Amino acid sequence: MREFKGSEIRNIAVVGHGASGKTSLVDALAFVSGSSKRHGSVKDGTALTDSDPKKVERGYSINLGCAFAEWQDTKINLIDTPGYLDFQGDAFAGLAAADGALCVISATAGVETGTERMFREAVRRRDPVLFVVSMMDKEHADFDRIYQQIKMRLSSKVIPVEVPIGQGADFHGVVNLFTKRAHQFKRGVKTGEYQETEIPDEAREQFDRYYNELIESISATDDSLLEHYLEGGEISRDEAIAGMKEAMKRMELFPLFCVSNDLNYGMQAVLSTVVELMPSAFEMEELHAFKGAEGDATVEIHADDDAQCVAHVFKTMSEPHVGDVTFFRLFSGTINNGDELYNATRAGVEKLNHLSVSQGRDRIEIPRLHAGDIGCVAKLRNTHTNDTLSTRQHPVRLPLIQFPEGQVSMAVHAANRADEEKLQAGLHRLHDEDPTFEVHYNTETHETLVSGLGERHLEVNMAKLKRKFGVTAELTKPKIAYRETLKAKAEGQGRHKKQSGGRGQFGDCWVRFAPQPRGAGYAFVDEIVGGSIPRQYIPAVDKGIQEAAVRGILAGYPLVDFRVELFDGSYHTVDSNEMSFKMAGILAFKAVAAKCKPVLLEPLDELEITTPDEYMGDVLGDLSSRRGHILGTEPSDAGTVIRAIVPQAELYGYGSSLQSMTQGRASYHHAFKGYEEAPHEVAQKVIDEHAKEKEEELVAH
Ligand SMILES: Nc1nc2c(ncn2[C@@H]2O[C@H](COP(=O)(O)OP(=O)(O)OP(=O)(O)O)[C@@H](O)[C@H]2O)c(=O)[nH]1
Ligand SMILES: [Mg+2]
Repeated sequence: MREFKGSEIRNIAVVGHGASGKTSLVDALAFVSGSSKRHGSVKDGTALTDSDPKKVERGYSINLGCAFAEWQDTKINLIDTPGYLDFQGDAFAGLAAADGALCVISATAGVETGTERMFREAVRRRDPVLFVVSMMDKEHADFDRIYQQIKMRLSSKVIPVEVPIGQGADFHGVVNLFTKRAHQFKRGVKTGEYQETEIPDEAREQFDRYYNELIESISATDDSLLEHYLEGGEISRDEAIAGMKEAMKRMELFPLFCVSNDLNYGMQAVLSTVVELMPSAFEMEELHAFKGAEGDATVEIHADDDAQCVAHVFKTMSEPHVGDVTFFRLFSGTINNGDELYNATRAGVEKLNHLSVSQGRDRIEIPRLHAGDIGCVAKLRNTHTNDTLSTRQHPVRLPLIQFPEGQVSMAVHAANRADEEKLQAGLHRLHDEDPTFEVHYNTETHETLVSGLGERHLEVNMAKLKRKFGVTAELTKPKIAYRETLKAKAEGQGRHKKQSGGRGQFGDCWVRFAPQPRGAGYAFVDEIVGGSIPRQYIPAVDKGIQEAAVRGILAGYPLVDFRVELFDGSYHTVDSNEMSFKMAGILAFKAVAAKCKPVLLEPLDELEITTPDEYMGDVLGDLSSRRGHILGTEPSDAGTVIRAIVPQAELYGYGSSLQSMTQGRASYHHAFKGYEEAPHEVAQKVIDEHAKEKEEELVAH
């Protein structure tokens, strides 16, 4: 293939709801353009960007895939992204690498949750969006209805630039509103061949309606066009296209197309429009990259072949027989095959052997990649998703892609204890590949927790863990890090005395315990006067009490927020030692803490839930059934934001149930808030469980 400069490149992310036809569209566009030699199909696992046989079983994409279509002397890079909510991280990565988006909507299913999310994300990033209604050949396909839905649910600024000729089984062509010509496809031929004709009668009425709407919409975005139009002047195709391109950049117009991916109908118009209306890689706004390996001093990055190299890794993926493959967008500079680049994030040099572009699973080696293009290489040593590759002379880091936040969290254990180390290493590698899969260690419950965008996301990662690292892991409900505290004051004694041949042990202390405010922690006050306990043994008492406090008094959880006054004691000149006073401290804790009305504290999270208004009632009802305390609600772009405090013990499975309650349209963010006394029934259950466990342990020994 020939070399392409940034002005001849379009970087387009293909986004939308699950099963809307994104992968099929990418395959059809590449095929009709001639860049891909065969028309693949999702159903038999031959689609360009979906060749993983596992995908065929599963029925949905879990990774992004890159392909390209050469059209009108332009290389259109197409980044196919997963639509399924659980794998939306890759859709965010795809958008970050692109300058515009094709938002695919099925002609039968219409606007769905994933459509809404990805459209909003593209607009938030200020990427021009082109809507493509796919599956026009399917029974019940209805172009007008989808148009109205987009208008209602996504944006009033959507505007058809073509209308279908026939729909469903009768779909056989499209009329372009700009050229006023029809493409009538040859029935039964799957190569996308068509005959260009006048507008047929059957599409006339729809054409007239939409044509006026189109010209009015375009005029409305530009004063001089509007004046011209109001004076009754005709707006030429070139004027309309130029006006439209500017309006698209300002998010003021979103053109709408209709296609059949199965039949390859309508691809030419989409390709030509992408070339004409989408910004080239050279039109990107300059980026601000951070200089060096640390700090926040920035430097501007321009799409320029002669500038220093700056490439952003938007995806790393391991592929069978190839190993780790790194996909990157070259934002500035030129890369030659075999060049060495520098990873400032990880302070390592990487050699880019076999520099390639990807056409689905095929890699095409190229001698050189120009600023603005998307490339890939295999077998880098230590470079991961979200890293920046630059040069040793000018190391920079690009701003990180903001990935969606984890919604589901589980504890993870190696099925075989000996695999624990391999498990940890594997989990961290998976996170490097996919930043939406996160790993934490809870120091209080001693559990490793993984979080992701949904249950299926976690399951897919467990399968990868097994395949790539040979570790079988189990996901379980995370333990709750309860704590204990005291509600009353009391005093008492801890006396340790042991006489067993030889030298004995003797330690004796008197202490007062008192509650401290929440979060104040532990305090130890030495009030010994007159040497009833010698100086050197006092820290041992403190140590003993602290050690015992970690194991609690009610249910084995650490006891916190209390104050200890050591006010008296006694000792033995021969038998006393540090060990004996530590034991005395432990005994004092057990005796006194039990008298101070110990209670169980439970951890609480603060939640911020964003939900469409129609689900408000359900979401609030569910929160109250989870012992949630509502702090307030406020309107937002995507509906209503609810803030609430909910005990962690009630949050297991919350992400999944929120998704099913709201058809996947709500999302939430949670953060640890603090501890509060658990209600009596809740505490009693935890205490009983602990007692039962202890009993079982005793029996086992
Ligand atoms: N009849 C018809 N079927 C289509 C068309 N486009 C896609 N399909 C079918 O719809 C199903 C989903 O298509 P995909 O291309 O996998 O959809 P996707 O958007 O990539 O799905 P995810 O990657 O899972 O989000 C497959 O069975 C396709 O064969 C079309 O234009 N016409
Ligand atoms: Mg797909």
